Amino acid sequence: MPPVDQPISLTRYLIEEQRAGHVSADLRLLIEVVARACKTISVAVGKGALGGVLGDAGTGNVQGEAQKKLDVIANDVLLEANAWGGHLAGLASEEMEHSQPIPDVYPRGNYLLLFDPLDGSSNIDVNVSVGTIFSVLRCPEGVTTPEDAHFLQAGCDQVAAGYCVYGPSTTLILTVGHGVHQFTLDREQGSFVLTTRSMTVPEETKEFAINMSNKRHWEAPMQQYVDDLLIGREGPRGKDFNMRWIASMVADVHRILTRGGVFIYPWDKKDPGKPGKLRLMYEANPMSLLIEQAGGAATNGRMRILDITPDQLHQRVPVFLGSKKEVEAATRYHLEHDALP
Ligand code: P6P
Repeated sequence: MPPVDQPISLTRYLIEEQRAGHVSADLRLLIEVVARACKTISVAVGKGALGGVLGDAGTGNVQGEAQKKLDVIANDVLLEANAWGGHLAGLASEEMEHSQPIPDVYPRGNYLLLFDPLDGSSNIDVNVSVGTIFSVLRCPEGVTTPEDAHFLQAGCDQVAAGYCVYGPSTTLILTVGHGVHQFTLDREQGSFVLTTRSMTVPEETKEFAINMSNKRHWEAPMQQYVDDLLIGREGPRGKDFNMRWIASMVADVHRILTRGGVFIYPWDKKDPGKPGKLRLMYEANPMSLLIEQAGGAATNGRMRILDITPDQLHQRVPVFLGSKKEVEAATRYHLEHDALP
């Protein structure tokens, strides 16, 4: 181990993980490529109005959402950065209807990369933190030209997951299955430096994150659970709660990884055809792996998110994640409701 005062770069951390047998050389290089792309995105986001990158792109994505200029820029940066490295077989993005195999002109590797290039982009124009979320899966044995179906693997099969928050500082949060670690971008050196090893989520919390304006659309156990939070110490929960909602998943999850809490985006009847707002493959799964690796829990209100077998690339899922005891409490409300005669 280096002397305490010697900073450990992301590169050095990944080399140590490779020596420990936790990552392959290809996975190490893939994560370095994603980190470099996040640095480029951070520069673009940081320019704000001076970079001419605010506002709508005038296009829509497969989700039916208006794309921000930075959504498109971030997506293009990740596509370009990952095309030529030789570590990936294919990639999938919130911004693209279908996955893409790596172009034939480049060598293909053994991994699949999925990402939300700029989560929370509705916050860009009001200068609130946004971020990139990514998930890495193995390309199935013998598959040289991956298609959408090859990406449909359960979240417990992820070999790496992380996000980069573009906030007051730019921080990369990463797991390769051996804890969760935080790397802060040293803008002068242009490198990510290990600033927090082994992040952990406190088991208990007094803070919940949810968009309360949807309350009338939730199912009964969800309404009861939040009512009991709001009653506070006089009610069945026996303690008072505080609320936060940034409406940028990466920022809300980062707060929870840093000090605990529970993040909830439940099913609501606004659009019964959608079982939630957040996407399983490149939002819920990577965030759930990070939270579980940090000692927290993540369910869809009834089962562990990482155990869900996906059937669509862009499928949505209700999300309850964060402090283990609080996620268990919220899930219990749903399971006890389902058990009623
Ligand atoms: P609402 C951002 O659009 C996002 O996908 C997540 O980052 C965030 O947690 C959620 O949607 C916010 O949704 O309905 O509160 O705007």
